[in-house]
Amino acid sequence: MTSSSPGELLPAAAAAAAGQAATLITVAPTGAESGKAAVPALPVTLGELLNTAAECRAAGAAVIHVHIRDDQACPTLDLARLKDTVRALRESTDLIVQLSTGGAVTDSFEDRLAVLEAAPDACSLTCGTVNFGDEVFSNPWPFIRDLYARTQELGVVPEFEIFDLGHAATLHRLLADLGAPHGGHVHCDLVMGVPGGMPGDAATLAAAVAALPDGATWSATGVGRSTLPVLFAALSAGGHLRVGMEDTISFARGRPVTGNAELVQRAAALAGLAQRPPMLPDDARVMLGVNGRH
Ligand code: KMH
Ligand code: ZN
Repeated sequence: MTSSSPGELLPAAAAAAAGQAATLITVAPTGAESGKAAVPALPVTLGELLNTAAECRAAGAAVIHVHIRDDQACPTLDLARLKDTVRALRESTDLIVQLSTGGAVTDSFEDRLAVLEAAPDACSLTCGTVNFGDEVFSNPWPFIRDLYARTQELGVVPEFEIFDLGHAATLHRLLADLGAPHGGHVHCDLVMGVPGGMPGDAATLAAAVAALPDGATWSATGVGRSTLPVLFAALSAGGHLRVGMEDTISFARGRPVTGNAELVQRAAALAGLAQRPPMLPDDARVMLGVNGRH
C-alpha cells in the first residue's frame, strides 16, 4: 500500500508507473443537478445507489464519486446519511468511495467542509470558482485552503477538480503552501464542458494537462455533449476517465441513458480498444495513495 504523511511527495515515477497500463474509471452516478422526475433512471435512494455501484464495479469502475439525496430525492449533505452511505458502499463493494465536497451550488461552505467527517477514502476538491450555467459554483481560496488542510488532518485523499485553466494555477499554489496530499500523490479530474468552464475539446484538454503539476495523474470528464470528445481525447493523451449520470443523461442524440452501468461499459470497451483496460480498485488504491479498505 502506498501512503505517506502530508507534505511528503511520492516519487512521481512510482505513482505514474502504477497507472500506466490501465485506465482508472470513476463513476459519478447521481450528481446534484438532475431531478428524479425528469430522469427516472437516476439513482437517488441508498438501495438504488448500491445497485448502481455493484453494476458499475462489474462493468469496470474502480472509484465511485458520490452525491446523495434526501427522502424527497433532493440533494443533501446530511452527515448521518453520508456516514450510512459510506458504510453501506464499503460493505457491499470494494470501490474507492469518493464523497463530493462540491455538493449543490446552494450548499454552505460549512456543510461542504463537514462532509469529510463521514471519513470517506477520498473526496473531490474543486480548485476555484466557476460559472455553472445560470449559477455560480463558489470556491474561494480560503475555503479551498481550509478544505485541503482538513483532508490532510483526517487522512482523506483529495481529487483536485479542474473546471478551468486558472484552477490548475490554484492547485500549484495549494501544493506550494500546504504540501502534498494525504497519500503523497496528486490526482486531478478535468471537468470539461460545463457552461461557464473550459470547453470540452481536445485542444483545451491538452492545454489543461500541460498545466498540471509534474507527476500528477489525471482523469477527464466531458459534461453533456462533450462526453465523447473528451473521452476519446483523454484516452489518446494517456489519461483516465470519469463517466456517469452526474455528467450526462444522454447516451446518444435522442437516446436517454438507461443507467450508469452502460456509460461505464462504453468507457471500459473504449479503454480496452486503446490497450489500456479498466484498472482494478486495489491497483487504483496504489496509484492514488488510498490506504487499504477501512
Ligand atoms: N454539483 C456541482 C455544483 C463536486 O462534486 O465536487 C459541484 C460538483 C463538484 O459536482
Ligand atoms: Zn460531483
